Amino acid sequence: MKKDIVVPNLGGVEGSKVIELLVKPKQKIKKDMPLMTLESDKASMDIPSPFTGMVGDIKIKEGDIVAEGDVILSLSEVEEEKIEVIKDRPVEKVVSTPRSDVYASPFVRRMAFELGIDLSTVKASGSGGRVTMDDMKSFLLKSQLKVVDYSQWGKVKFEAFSKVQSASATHLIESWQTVPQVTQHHWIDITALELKRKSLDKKITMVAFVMKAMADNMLKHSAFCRGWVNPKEYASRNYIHIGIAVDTGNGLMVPVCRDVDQKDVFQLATEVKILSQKVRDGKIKVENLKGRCASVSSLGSIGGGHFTPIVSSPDSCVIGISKAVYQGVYQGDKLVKRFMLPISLSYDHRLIDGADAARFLVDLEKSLVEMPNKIGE
Ligand code: CAO
Repeated sequence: MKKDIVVPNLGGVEGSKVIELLVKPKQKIKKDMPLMTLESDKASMDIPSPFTGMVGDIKIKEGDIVAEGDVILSLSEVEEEKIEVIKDRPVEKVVSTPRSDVYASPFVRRMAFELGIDLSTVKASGSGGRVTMDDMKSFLLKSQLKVVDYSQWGKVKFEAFSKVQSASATHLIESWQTVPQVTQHHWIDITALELKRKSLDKKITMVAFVMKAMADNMLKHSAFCRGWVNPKEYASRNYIHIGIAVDTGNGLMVPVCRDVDQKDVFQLATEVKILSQKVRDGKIKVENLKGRCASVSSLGSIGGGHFTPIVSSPDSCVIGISKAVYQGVYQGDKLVKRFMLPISLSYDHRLIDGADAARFLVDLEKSLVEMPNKIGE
């Protein structure tokens, strides 16, 4: 069974240029695999195959201008049950994305995103500096060659990451490669805050206090509400949603607490408890994992000193909280015993300058030191 595959309705676009052919003759393809990338004035788009089969003659070449109804290629060994009238295929199968700095088809972009590859690091050989599928393949081949052969030093077993771990690895690679970040560390005297905390009827953990102080100071230091857009502009966010890094036992997840500036520490402590329980039970809704401006990551219940949390898009910053310890601190000439909290602030240096970050940390310290007098006000 043979079938001609034609250009579908392009949603009002009349002539589009073929910028990349993504299949070759005799290649076996599956339904919905992209056949080629077209480019119009506004966007580039992938045209997916409506059938599963084997590619026969390809009737077009890169650089051609095509329109609805033009034959792209003939497909042989078309699977019976998949046959449809392709003339009337709906347009929604066309996948399009807006252009950005690196020139590549939506398919190549999606592939790079899913594999956590920064497209600007892939050597481009396409016309006008476009990253093609072949460029991606040779990039992947080269990176595979760099994979360590662990078995040369002893027995190894390969094990799969959990879904959560895989997803966060991809996101962390992307954030690490794209966000230029700096971390500043500080010690904050929480002696009075710890006394107050212990005197309260309701259990409140340090995370809630830090979230409150963070939100108040994000309001004061507006650079911390910025979201990266491009080198010419940023988004000024008029809301303060803070993500909470939660160790689920199956990977790290970051549920989002909304409008933190409008809640008191009691409400925040309750939300931290509910959200962390939900992610651990796998009951969190997708919308509760989105929209954060900044995050907190607390290792305080475990131990260890300062660490450098990674700023993960779309955050402007992340605060790492470590275990508070008693230390000898000079107050004037007197050495006194104080309960000291190690805090680490990592921030996106494109949005926030080092001096702003230092001012933010000094004000955060002031907020936490003054907080015992404000609780219950
Ligand atoms: N210093 C000293 N003790 C601390 C502390 C700190 N900074 N923070 C918490 N503790 C103590 C509390 O006092 C509490 O003890 P009590 O019951 O005696 O009061 C206990 O630890 C509570 O710990 P918790 O983990 O149940 O609660 P939490 O609010 O501190 O943290 C949550 C909640 C969800 C942030 C935490 O459970 C979690 O998952 N942390 C892991 C985050 C992570 O993995 N980050 C990745 C780091 S790399 O980016």
